[in-house]
Amino acid sequence: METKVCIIGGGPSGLLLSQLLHLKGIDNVVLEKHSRDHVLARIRAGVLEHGFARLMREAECGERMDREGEIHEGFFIADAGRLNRIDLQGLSGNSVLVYGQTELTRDLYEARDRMRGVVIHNAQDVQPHDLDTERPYVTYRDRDEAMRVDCEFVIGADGFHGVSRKSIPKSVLREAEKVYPFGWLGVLSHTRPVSPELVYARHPRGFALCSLRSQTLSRYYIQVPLTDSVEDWSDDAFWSELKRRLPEEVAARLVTGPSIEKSIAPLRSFVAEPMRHGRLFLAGDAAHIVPPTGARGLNSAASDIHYLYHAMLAHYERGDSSGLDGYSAKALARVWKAQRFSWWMTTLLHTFPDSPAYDQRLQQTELEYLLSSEKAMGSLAENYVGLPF
Ligand code: RFL
Ligand code: PHB
Repeated sequence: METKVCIIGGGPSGLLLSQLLHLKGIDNVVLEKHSRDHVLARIRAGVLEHGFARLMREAECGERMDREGEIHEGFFIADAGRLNRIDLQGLSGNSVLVYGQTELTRDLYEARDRMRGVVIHNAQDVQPHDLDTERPYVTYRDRDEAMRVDCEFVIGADGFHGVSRKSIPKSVLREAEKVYPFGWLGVLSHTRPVSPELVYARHPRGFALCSLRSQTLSRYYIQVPLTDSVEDWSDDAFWSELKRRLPEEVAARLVTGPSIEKSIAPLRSFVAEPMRHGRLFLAGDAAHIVPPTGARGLNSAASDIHYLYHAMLAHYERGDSSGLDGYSAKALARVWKAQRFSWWMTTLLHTFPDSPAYDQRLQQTELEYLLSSEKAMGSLAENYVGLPF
């Protein structure tokens, strides 16, 4: 098979780029390791910045998102039994959109189907080759058949565990990582959300987050030790631990019900540099991940896709490759700001095991300062709604 751009990974990053390029007549193929059902069963992001929503509209995939997504003009930080509202709209002049990654990915798949885009599922042993030549290619297995895609560019949009980043020589790739000593246990349930706006709760027993997908679908998280597994947490144990970490007035309103999904995600910060090697370009989680606390992960993927899409357009429409040459530096400048913000918010709100008394008092003081200063809250709001790209 021959194409211009071979995209490895059919998650939101890969599908969005595929759709944007196709609309401009740039031929591309997406190779996804798993089935569509598998990809759509993953419960991940819930909060989108408007920059992401703008790209979805540009990709002609924004209709359902605009109809069903909820605009949130603020959220709460709970501490010491009290709720403190962060007025995103008042502080930053902007808001966020609550629309689940699952739905957004579904919309992208449907758009790819409508346009007869080529998305190959269950592509096994995907492997890019000859990335530092003019004619790279990608091989994979379709059941027992060996397949090959010849292309001009390879996009690594295959997430943190993908193959693309690993195909950059170790002598070139620099990796920076921070692993946190806890994870998030997440539960999805068909219940009315406890609060119309998100609640981020700091508590000595550990962090908790009340989020939602709609007014009938709730998403909750609690901080758990890395040694815990999902089997350690019955639904009852989860609900009672969540209640203990929320202010009384919130806990009293909590509607519980059977979980329809339950999973544990370890928290990690990671950046790989550079994001380009020869004709391979990394995008999204393949190049960088953040702990979910600041809701930045998918939103950081959006700016990568925006830069990459415009760089590809300039290359194919005007023969101008400066965007491709500058991609890595430009993307990383914003990525690192999202890293800083996610690390800051994680450090502010979680309980760190064996944290010295000094660090605990500093954390308390940081939060008191934040909630007492319009300027500090303005900085939080500016980052949460998404820095410009
Ligand atoms: P994905 O979604 O991991 O997709 C990569 C795709 O590549 C496939 N793949 C391969 N395909 C072919 N060959 C291979 N060798 C392959 N290896 C892997 C995979 O099957 C997959 O389909 O990466 P992408 O597209 O870059 O998207 C990134 C987002 O998924 C991620 O950043 C967000 O989910 C992070 N995140 C959040 N981000 C936000 O902006 N706002 C949020 O509110 C938010 N909440 C979250 C989150 C992530 C979470 N977890 C579970 C880590 C909440 C949680 C709990
Ligand atoms: C979610 O709804 O899954 C969610 C929301 C906000 C976050 C992280 C996850 O910061």
